[in-house]
Amino acid sequence: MKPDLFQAPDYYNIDDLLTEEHKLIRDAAREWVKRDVSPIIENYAQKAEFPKQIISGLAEIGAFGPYIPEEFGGAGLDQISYGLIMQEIERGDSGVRSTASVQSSLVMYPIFTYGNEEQRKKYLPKLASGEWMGSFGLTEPNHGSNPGGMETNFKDKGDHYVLNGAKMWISNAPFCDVAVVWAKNEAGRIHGLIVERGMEGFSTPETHNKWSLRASATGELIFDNVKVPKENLLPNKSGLGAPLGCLDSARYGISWGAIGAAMDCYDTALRFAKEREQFGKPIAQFQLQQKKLAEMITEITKAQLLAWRLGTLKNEGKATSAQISMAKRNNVEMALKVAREARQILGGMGISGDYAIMRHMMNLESVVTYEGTHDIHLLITGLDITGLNGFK
Ligand code: TGC
Ligand code: FAD
Repeated sequence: MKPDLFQAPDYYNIDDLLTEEHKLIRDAAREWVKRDVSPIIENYAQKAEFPKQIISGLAEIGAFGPYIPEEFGGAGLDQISYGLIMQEIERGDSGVRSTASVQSSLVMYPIFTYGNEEQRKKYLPKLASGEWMGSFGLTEPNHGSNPGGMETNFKDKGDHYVLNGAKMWISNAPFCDVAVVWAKNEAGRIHGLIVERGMEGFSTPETHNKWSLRASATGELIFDNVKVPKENLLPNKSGLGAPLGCLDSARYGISWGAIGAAMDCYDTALRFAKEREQFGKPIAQFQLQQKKLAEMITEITKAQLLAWRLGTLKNEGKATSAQISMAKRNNVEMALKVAREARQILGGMGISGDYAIMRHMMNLESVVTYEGTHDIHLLITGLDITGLNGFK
């Protein structure tokens, strides 16, 4: 892979909207990605392996629980800081951002928000430091967009629960120490349970043959009569709204993360177009290439403004789930389009692992599907503006 020469575009002076603290946090994450992620990530993507050695670095830049209070090991930051960290990590690779998103928003968030004090004290500091890694089990073989239909279930056996079922497409599953698992009780009510590696009957086989998110480990969570202690049930919220509340936080992070992937593709394509000559001129001088580059920076800038505004609403506790859906959907689609156009600007070099573009493009094919597909987020907006449910 070529040296990382990334220079972040900021066409509308978004930096002026950030505090000094935001910029320090963003720059620390940016430097870390340049130093510890960019030089190795292509090789790990080619090998289809998650680079476990970066876990401590992710913890150091505050990527595990950025907005979780410091007393539980989190960084105690605001939502804009969280977004900026996700942007920088995904600038490096969506799979690395996935690992951080799952740890923060899908594991630490539910334990912090729906857990009791003992659960917070037991799990959060170790998750924040990366000593323990987590996964989040919602999707099942027969229930993806419609998680309310889940079949995974647990039964009350007096002093413990017995959990049965299977989850698939689970990020971090192959190496997770703990899993936040969503399952129905005998009454059909959805609850969150914390399942720990080593519990008898719990296994996490890896999913192979992925063309996307190859540097992220994906797997199944299989529960075969797993005895789960009663103290591992998250007591403070039940129903489908509980896992969906976690998704709000992760989807928000993705709306920033996608900007990072798009920025990297744009920056690479712009530099390449100015250096590559055909017909005696830099290809950046041809109007067709300028159209691509001009449209890319326009769309990146619009996405930055959307994410920043959403972050300010989130800081004020006013962001709605539907607003988050709109930003996730728009910004991921934007990043995919930017990646596809950037790939073309590089011509044949666009498919080479010497540049990050094709890896970003393939990664984004997962990002546009997970955390709610592109279609599902459109239907959420449709329902919000019409009051009519287009899902069912
Ligand atoms: P519906 O009847 O609409 O809602 C059920 C209950 O949930 C509440 N609710 C929400 N609460 C918080 N946040 C949200 N975003 C919420 N959306 C809905 C709702 O108010 C209701 O509460 P209550 O108290 O009335 O019961 O549910 P539905 O069954 O009709 O489904 C709606 C739908 C389709 C929008 C939803 O199920 C959905 O979002 N589907 C997409 C599934 C999804 O996103 N899965 C993601 C799995 S995790 C993942 O992909 C991680 S990838 C991580 C990585 O690697 O980065
Ligand atoms: P389906 O729900 O079967 O959808 C198939 C198609 O039908 C889609 O195009 C969809 O938009 C469309 N569709 C579905 N319903 C409707 C409707 N009502 N109207 C119109 N169109 C519809 N899940 C987790 O729980 N935890 C994880 O950590 C996790 N990580 C993932 C990592 C990767 C790499 C991937 C690829 C997925 C991951 N997922 C995870 C699962 C992900 O959230 C699901 O793949 C996603 O929610 C879609 O579910 P599905 O794949 O079953 O597709």
